Amino acid sequence: MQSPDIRYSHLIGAARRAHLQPRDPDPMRRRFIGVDKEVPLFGGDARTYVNLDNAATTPAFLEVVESVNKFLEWYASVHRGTGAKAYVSTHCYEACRGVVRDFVGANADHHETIFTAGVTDSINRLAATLGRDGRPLVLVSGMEHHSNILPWRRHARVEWINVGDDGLLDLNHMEEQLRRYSGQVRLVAVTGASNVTGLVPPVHRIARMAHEHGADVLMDAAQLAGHRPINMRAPDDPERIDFIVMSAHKMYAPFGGGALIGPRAAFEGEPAFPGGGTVELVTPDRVVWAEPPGRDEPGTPNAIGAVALARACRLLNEIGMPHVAEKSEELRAYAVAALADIPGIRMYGTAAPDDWKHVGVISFESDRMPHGLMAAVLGHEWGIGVRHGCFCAHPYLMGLLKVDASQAQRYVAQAEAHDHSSFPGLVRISLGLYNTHEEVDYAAKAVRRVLDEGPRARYFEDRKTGDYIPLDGAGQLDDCFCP
Ligand code: ALA
Repeated sequence: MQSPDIRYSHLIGAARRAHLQPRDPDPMRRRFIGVDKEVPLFGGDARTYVNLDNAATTPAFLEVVESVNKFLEWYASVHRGTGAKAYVSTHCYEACRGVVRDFVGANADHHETIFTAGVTDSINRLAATLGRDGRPLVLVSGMEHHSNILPWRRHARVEWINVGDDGLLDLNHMEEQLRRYSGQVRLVAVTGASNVTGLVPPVHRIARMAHEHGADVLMDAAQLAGHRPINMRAPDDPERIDFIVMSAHKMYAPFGGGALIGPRAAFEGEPAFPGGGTVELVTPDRVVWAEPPGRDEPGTPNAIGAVALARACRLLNEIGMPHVAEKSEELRAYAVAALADIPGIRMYGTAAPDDWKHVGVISFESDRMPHGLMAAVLGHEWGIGVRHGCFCAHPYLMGLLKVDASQAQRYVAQAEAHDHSSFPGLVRISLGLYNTHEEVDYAAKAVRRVLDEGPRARYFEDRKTGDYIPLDGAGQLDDCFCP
């Protein structure tokens, strides 16, 4: 079998030769880096890349990169130096905290904003923090991606909130679970927006229900923060959100940053991850912990990540989050309508009650072609980037696809043998602020043609990954972007 590394080598060689050809006058589009990059297609042509994989990661705002570059001239040790640059870096890092806090409507007197490496890191830290004195009971929504499941399994007792056939969280079941465990539930963990269906649950209603039973609420804003306004609300509001986590790389600021925001009191005990910067004093047998948030930021802070995240928050606010949300909804509706026109396409989670919303994420399948092959053909033959598979949300996906227990058991055995061939899954397109109607039209045309005419290249399925790889695309590895 070919090494997976050489499967894109035909792309890499041609991409190096291709040059950037700015073509879109859209002022919004010009604010992002690399969105007009030419990529080679199977067969020798090239075209402007269409990135419809924003739920995985977004391109950078140009202004974020400019801010990072400016800051790099002053970059030095944060909280650990006495030189001018160390002061500037420390001041800037702390100022970023306030920007991020304001972006989600947190309260300076009540909340801590802890910089992290993103949502996965944030939830692991929160789970370890809440779980340090025993295993609390956590209700986890059935719509979550793995980052909002696995940390809870490690540090808490998990009970699920069911999902209906329509992909919506079953709020009646949530109420039942809250009653069944009333007074015992420490936290309800729920997504702000699904990375599979784009569904946005009514989080403030959920928060009210949770608070009536003495539970806090964590909203995972990985997919939400780049699409819709967030407001944690006042600490005494019955519909407040208690904890929020977010990832900068899904907010046009891919520099390794993220945040965990929650009530200061929750972080006042022993830190879950001790290390440099988390202490006031260490003796051979004693330790005096630092005040939050420092006690929860072990090691040298990622000041670059904080600057990038804060700048992205400011830029999104300048554009106006209501406008961002409107655009996200409009483009999503446009894409749903375009895909709905294609015979044999089945989309998931597209309908929702009035108090639910959507962000620009659409997952679909067709009986006429495996999801992995569809994604490969769109990439190699049409220059469109999508994601396929289970999107790191296996329980939700398998529920949507009605994978029964015995089938699931067979997939477990297959996974244990590192064989992902013929795994269930969907194709996902996910939209960003810079995507256009033309790109959606082009993607819909591509999907239709791929289904009608089949692939032009020959592909094989890599059993290890479940990805389809063009048989004729192999080349030499020496032509690589790596520095
Ligand atoms: N959660 C990310 C995605 O949906 C990685 O692609």
